[in-house]
Amino acid sequence: MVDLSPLFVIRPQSRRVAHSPLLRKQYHERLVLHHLDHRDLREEFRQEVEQGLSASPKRIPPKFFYDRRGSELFEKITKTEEYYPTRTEAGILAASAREIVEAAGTELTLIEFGSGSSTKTRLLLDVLTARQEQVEYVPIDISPTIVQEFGPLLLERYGNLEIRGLITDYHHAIEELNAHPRKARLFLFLGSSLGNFSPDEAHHFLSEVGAALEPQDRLLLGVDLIKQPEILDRAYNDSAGVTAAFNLNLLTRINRELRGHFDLSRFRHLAFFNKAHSRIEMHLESLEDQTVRIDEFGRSFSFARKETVHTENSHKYDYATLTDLFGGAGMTLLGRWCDPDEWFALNLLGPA
Ligand code: AVI
Repeated sequence: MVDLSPLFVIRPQSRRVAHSPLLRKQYHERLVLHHLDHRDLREEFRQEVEQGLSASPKRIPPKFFYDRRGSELFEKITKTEEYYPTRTEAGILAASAREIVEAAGTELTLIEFGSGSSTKTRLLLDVLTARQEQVEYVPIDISPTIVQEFGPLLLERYGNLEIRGLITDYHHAIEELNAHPRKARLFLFLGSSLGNFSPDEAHHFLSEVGAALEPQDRLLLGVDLIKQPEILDRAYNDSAGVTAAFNLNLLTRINRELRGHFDLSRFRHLAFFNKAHSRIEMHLESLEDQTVRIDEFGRSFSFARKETVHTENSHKYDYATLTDLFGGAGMTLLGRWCDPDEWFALNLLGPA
């Protein structure tokens, strides 16, 4: 019998996900969310927007893209013709999931940083659930919405799956998981989300995960590789304007949540490859000299024509940089799977 005792202590503020009566009857024991409430997300948004718009150059971190509308728009981006990373990574998984899972070990618990819509995770779950009597899946997300939405679909698909979501940030999730080590774990960090970290943040994150890995644990890390700048530029400037809407939605969010007065028609989406830093940069560029009031702060912010708010970096890697990054974080590369064009790489890492 496989031990399905929780990976971590259920804190008093943990609560079960509410579903329709039918789903509750069927699923409530198999889908549990642990809310590790330690921060006030609204206050964080407030503080970081005020600091970021007061700084020079202006900036707002990309983690704030993902309100409900932002998450929907991101899903749409992944389906545009130009945005290749999602479908390329899914293609690698479709071709090699079995081999990857076999290389990762036996009797695995699956732990995913950033649960997304779990589309790619399903390719791994197909293999794991066919091979193990029971599978435990631990999605980690700062928002419960995606897990609540997609969790029931996963449970319906896999009768031997248990989902124990951790609603918190990566740092606190690692702390929590560290406190309760147990059987072999396969950590997933897919979608090249590592690329949205600065090089220092990437080093810090991988070092934290590296330190948490027991000898039999593994990390499967998806990274987007350097390629022709035109391909990169196109991926972040799709012809249907979905990425532009995603970027501009940040201003809509400020208007709604912080009582801002941004006129979206006076800003434009800007995305380009910065070769020196090997990253796509996304900005919101002011089309004219203007002043925008944000009631929540009781003040206004000035924007010169062509001044930008830097909203995202998406780093693209080469193998040499990855080797240094993994080594510096105390991890060893055990396997790598790529698409035929080597646009994207899935790296299987273990502790050094
Ligand atoms: C989530 N992340 C890996 C995406 C990326 O490609 O950096 C976010 C994104 N931004 C614009 N398009 C997609």
